[in-house]
Amino acid sequence: MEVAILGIPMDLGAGRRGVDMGASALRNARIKQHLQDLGHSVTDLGNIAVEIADTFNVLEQSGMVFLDPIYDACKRTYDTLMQLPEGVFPICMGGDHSVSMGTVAGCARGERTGLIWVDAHTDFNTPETSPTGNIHGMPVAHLCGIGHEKLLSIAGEWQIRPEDIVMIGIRSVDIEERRLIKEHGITVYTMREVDEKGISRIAAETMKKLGHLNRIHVSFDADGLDPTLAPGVGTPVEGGLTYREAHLLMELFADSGKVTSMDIVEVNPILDEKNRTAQVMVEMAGSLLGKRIL
Ligand code: 5AB
Ligand code: MN
Ligand code: MN
Ligand code: MN
Repeated sequence: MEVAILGIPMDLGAGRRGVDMGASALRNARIKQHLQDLGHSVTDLGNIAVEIADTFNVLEQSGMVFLDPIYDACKRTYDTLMQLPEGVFPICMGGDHSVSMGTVAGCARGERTGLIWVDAHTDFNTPETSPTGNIHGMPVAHLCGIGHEKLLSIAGEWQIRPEDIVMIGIRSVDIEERRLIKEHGITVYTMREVDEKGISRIAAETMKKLGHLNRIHVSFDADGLDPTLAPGVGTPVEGGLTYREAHLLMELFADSGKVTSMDIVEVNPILDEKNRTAQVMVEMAGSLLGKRIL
């Protein structure tokens, strides 16, 4: 397969600094070589230009922190991905999760697309409901067309349908966010469902729901994993996916042959232990792209 990796070194959407170095950490963990060893042809497209937090005085706009520079970076990300030739598998390396407003839309290329959101959080706040104003807690709402008009304009008219979203690994949802998730009928597998059903059944149900679509994007927030496995994240929550669960999930998605693009986001090397979190996320990408033991 033709794979293109793209860095979006953005920490403007998160409450803690350092996640802008996530893309560097993934390159340091040899993401390109790892995927090449699996037989893929990999091109590194370099990084999207992103403003630096310290250069701004006015931080807050309309209940959001760093609205304008986040819009700019997402728009550039969207435009870059839209220019990729058809059939290339993009891997978008954050950066905080606000980058996904550009990556998911850019990978969708104007078509109806399924979205698998692997995360501890549902990221469905709007500027009105957000307890923090941090935009990395708002990308899914905006992808569904709910939120601030500036961020909604990144992808023009394109939106994701709420019924085309599946979230897995969830264990932290804000009160108002919970109402929105229910109101929009988002399919959510919390850690309780992971424990009760097992990950293989969840993967099968996900593909049953989304498998009819031509495009499926996997957006993988490193904090979906258990913090003992992935300590390099800004918003860790106890009780996450184990190494084995997460690998099996990626392997089963790979078997489906339906996934067309991926994000690896929220890796924060400042908070990490010797780049472990980046390393495990590189392995997750390998499993999603067909790595097999035998
Ligand atoms: B992440 C919180 N819900 O909105 C908020 O890491 C946390 O991309 C969001 O999943 C975490 O600020 C965003 C409290
Ligand atoms: Mn997230
Ligand atoms: Mn998260
Ligand atoms: Mn996170």
